[in-house]
Amino acid sequence: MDKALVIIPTYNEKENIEKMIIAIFSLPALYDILIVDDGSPDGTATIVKRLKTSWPQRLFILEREGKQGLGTAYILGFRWALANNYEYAFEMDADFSHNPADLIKLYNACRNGADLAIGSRYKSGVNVVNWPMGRVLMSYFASVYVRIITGMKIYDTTSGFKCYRRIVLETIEFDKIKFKGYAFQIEMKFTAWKHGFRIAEVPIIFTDRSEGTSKMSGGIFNEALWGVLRIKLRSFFRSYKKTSR
Ligand SMILES: Nc1nc2c(ncn2[C@@H]2O[C@H](COP(=O)(O)OP(=O)(O)OP(=O)(O)O)[C@@H](O)[C@H]2O)c(=O)[nH]1
Ligand SMILES: [Mg+2]
Repeated sequence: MDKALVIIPTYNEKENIEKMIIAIFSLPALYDILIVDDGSPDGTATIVKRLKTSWPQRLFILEREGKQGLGTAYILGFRWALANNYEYAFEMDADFSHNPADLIKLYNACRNGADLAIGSRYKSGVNVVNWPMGRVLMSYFASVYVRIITGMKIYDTTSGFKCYRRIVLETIEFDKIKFKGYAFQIEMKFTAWKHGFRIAEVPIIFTDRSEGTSKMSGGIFNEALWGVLRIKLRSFFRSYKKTSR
């Protein structure tokens, strides 16, 4: 049986993390969990380490000092997944915006031929619950904007709920991934797409967090707005250099 790992970056998720770990371990499929905690002042890591005594072979934690952003937390997790022989690695939030039951849909999409499966809010209409209308519109049009600029045929370009096959993570050069917030999610999809990997979008329902506090900031949003132009230009110049050699 191929091993699968759910990677969850956390920063101050004490209200959610225990429930989330138990929900994933209650699924009728065997997924291991790796938490990447950035020294959460609320003690999230202590909760994880206590739970680890119940699942010593299936629950893992990497701790960093101070909040260093989602992108680098995931890259650390991806490297760990590769070093520990996982065939599948998921990205998932701790705050129940992503329904743990949907992990199975993403997993099946990868087992049925996709190299990267994306949990998509916008594949069939707009499936977002409890977000204020302004945020829904911003996120939806951000996705349209990214689709137009990059040319990727993906509806939910900023989604952070995904399943990667190992080959995708082995191929992407992590040192070249520059962004940390929403733009990190776009950059990872864009890089996988440029390499010609098969991408499947699986419709999911996204629910706003009901516990804990948001880490979304204007800075992260601006990074995505300008970052996507930089991602596209960089890729353009890289292929230009190749063809003019
Ligand atoms: N390790 C680590 N995790 C982070 C960091 N920033 C956010 N996270 C985690 O990444 C996931 C997504 O962050 P959220 O705060 O839910 O961001 P969001 O979904 O854009 O915004 P809200 O749902 O409104 O809070 C959550 O599990 C966070 O705890 C960080 O700097 N380091
Ligand atoms: Mg969230």
